[in-house]
Amino acid sequence: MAKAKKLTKGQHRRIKKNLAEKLNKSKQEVWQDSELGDAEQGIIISRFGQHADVKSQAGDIVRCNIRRTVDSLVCGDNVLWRPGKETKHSISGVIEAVHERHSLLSRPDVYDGVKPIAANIDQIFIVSSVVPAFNPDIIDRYLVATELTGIKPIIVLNKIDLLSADNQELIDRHLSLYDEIGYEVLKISSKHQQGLQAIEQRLLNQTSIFVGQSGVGKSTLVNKLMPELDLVTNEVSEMSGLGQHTTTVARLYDFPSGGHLIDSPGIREFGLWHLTPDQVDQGFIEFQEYFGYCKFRDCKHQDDPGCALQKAVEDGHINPLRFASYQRILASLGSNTLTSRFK
Ligand SMILES: Nc1nc2c(ncn2[C@@H]2O[C@H](COP(=O)(O)OP(=O)(O)OP(=O)(O)O)[C@@H](O)[C@H]2O)c(=O)[nH]1
Ligand SMILES: [Mg+2]
Ligand SMILES: [Zn+2]
Repeated sequence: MAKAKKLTKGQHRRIKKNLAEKLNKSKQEVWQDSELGDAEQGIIISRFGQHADVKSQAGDIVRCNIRRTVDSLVCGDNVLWRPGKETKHSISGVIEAVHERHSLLSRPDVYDGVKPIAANIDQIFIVSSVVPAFNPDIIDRYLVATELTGIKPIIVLNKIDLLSADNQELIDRHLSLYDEIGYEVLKISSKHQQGLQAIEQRLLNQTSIFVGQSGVGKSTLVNKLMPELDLVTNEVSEMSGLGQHTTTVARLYDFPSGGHLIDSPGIREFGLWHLTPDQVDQGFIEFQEYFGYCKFRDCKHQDDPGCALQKAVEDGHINPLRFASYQRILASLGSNTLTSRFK
């Protein structure tokens, strides 16, 4: 084995000096009470690591440091913050505290555990599209998340201009199924400005978020609704048929006629490993009347004899597509080795 190289005295000195400089710099960035103005209310526009952009009551966007005592902060949070009397290293204030949230959308992340995405949301537009391929599994997973958080879901199919004989039947079958269960489904084409009025009406005076796979057209839709924003969008890759993860951070915008709209980064998949089977059960609203009627109390709703859910599928009360999706989610709970981290 190679012997660790001994550092020279000069190298030691330089390392010490660099460290001291770093410490000094971080000390400088700690704001003294006298350097800050009075506390005021604000809303988080975007969070970037140790910083966040706050919208002040006067309507300015101010980049702030976050006090160590603030342990969770996301787009949509209502905060108390204090403006700095001057700007230091492009930071102009400090976020002191976060108000209680009335809702929180989160998802598990392989590296960070369960990660909050946005707070105080009233409704989630689950955006799907024709290209990248329509993915009902992701819609079902978002529906579970919305049922558990109490946030209203609205399912959007974008890019209806790309519907063809090949894809229309499968997509229609799924969308009419959501409609039958009682979810609102909107079919639009951002490109041809079709169906956008229905979206506009629902955005009014609400805090809404656009979620879904990368490339379904979330930012394009925001641009059509608020052309002055001119957000960056990107082609779906011809090679993979997938989006290119163009939007990288969730960001809140004021909707001109009232309300807030959050554009969020596209996802590849929506993991639900952090949930218990009972929580997944709650996410399938049309199954509720059958739970509790299986022959065995510990019924896994698979090949178990006397399963009330299986019977409901056979009798045509539960759609087999949704039942298959439910079983895939249940199976995925046990298969993730990181599950224990989220308990
Ligand atoms: N044909 C068609 N293309 C659309 C429509 N809406 C969006 N697109 C295209 O879809 C591609 C992806 O759009 P984006 O708005 O970047 O998608 P996104 O959902 O924001 O993607 P991420 O930021 O990666 O999550 C772009 O090339 C858009 O021009 C539509 O209604 N019809
Ligand atoms: Mg985007
Ligand atoms: Zn059962």
